[in-house]
Amino acid sequence: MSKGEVVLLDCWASPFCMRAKIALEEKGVQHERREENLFGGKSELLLKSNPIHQKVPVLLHNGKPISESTIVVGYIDEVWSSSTPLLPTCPYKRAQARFWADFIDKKVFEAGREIWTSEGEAKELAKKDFIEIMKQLERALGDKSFYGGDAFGFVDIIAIGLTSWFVAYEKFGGFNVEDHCPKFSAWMKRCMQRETVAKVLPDPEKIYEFVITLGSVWIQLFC
Ligand code: GS8
Repeated sequence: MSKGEVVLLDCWASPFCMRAKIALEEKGVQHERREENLFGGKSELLLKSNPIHQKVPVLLHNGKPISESTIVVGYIDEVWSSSTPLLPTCPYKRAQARFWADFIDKKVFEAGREIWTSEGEAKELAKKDFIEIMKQLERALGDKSFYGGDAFGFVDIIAIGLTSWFVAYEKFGGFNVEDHCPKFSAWMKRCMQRETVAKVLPDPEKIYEFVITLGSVWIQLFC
């Protein structure tokens, strides 16, 4: 449904941007996607729209910027409210959904990065930490099809983009998420069967190649 102009400042490989794109697809919102060059060539529009963090995604709705992917997904849910809600309507379930979104935000991407940026004993520890986080997420899913129950929703959107980086973590770490978390892996496959997710998520092999490139930038910046 049209509610004016929607522009997304994006980066194809960003799991945070994937959240915004899936939410827009879920709500059937027409939008323009503008790819940002995060390595030294950020647009003036990005710097002006998100001066505090200078990060993507930024959603520009009729020129007004909204930053931070979890906030963006919540905003899309509220503005395009006539489509199926992404967040549960029950206040307690909403609070639970926000708890898990916050847990995912604080844990998964950083734990994954530790795997591909470390070596030796530190890498082994990073793998152990990452698998433990995945197990916690698997326990939160339980026997449900999706995090909110039978329907794909908010927490699924927050989590699924991050999984496009898992092949990279697995290759760098020499392990397999499915061996440790079969139910979580089944959830990943269930989400991928959804058109909105399949359309947005990039090929994990391309992410792996991107992480290899990132690795050299990382080493230049931080070593
Ligand atoms: C994280 C966004 C982010 O890290 C959110 O939107 O949820 N908490 C934020 N964006 C990265 C790209 S993905 O790794 C980014 O824009 N980085 C640019 C920079 O750090 O300069």
